Amino acid sequence: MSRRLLLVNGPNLNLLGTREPEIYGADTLADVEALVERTAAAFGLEVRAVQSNHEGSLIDAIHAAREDCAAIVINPAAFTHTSVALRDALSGVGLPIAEVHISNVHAREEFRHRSFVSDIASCVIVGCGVQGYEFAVRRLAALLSD
Ligand code: CA2
Repeated sequence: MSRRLLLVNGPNLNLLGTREPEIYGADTLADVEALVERTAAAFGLEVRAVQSNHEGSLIDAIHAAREDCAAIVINPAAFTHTSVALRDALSGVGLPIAEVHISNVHAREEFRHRSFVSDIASCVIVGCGVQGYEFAVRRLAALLSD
């Protein structure tokens, strides 16, 4: 079985650490990717990291994971609340999914309360800051070792 995780970050997360630190903190996307790689390495897992502002690119990366990844950590960002296409891609590859949101989406606007991903995810981590990505990797590593 593959020992690789796909890390997917959706639209605007390339701006992490540059704006809105009161909501998303000071860490950059590079910091998040390094955190995920470090955590995964402790469990003998590799990481392929993808960030895109384009729905189709995210879907292509998710489809490709079927070939050589064991699980997916995803922060779909705004597509969480809008994209049936992204949901269908995630559901179609059939891999365990950890959905991560840096902010507590339930304490924010109503439109952020609905997720098209949560009910097909193995776990959902919200409001833990970027540490949520670390929790996601730990949870998937545990699932993969069962
Ligand atoms: O809390 C999260 O992780 C979100 O997925 C972030 C999305 C938002 O649409 C979701 O409702 C919750 C937004 C990501 C935008 O990231 C930025 C980071 C810095 C500056 C501007 C945007």
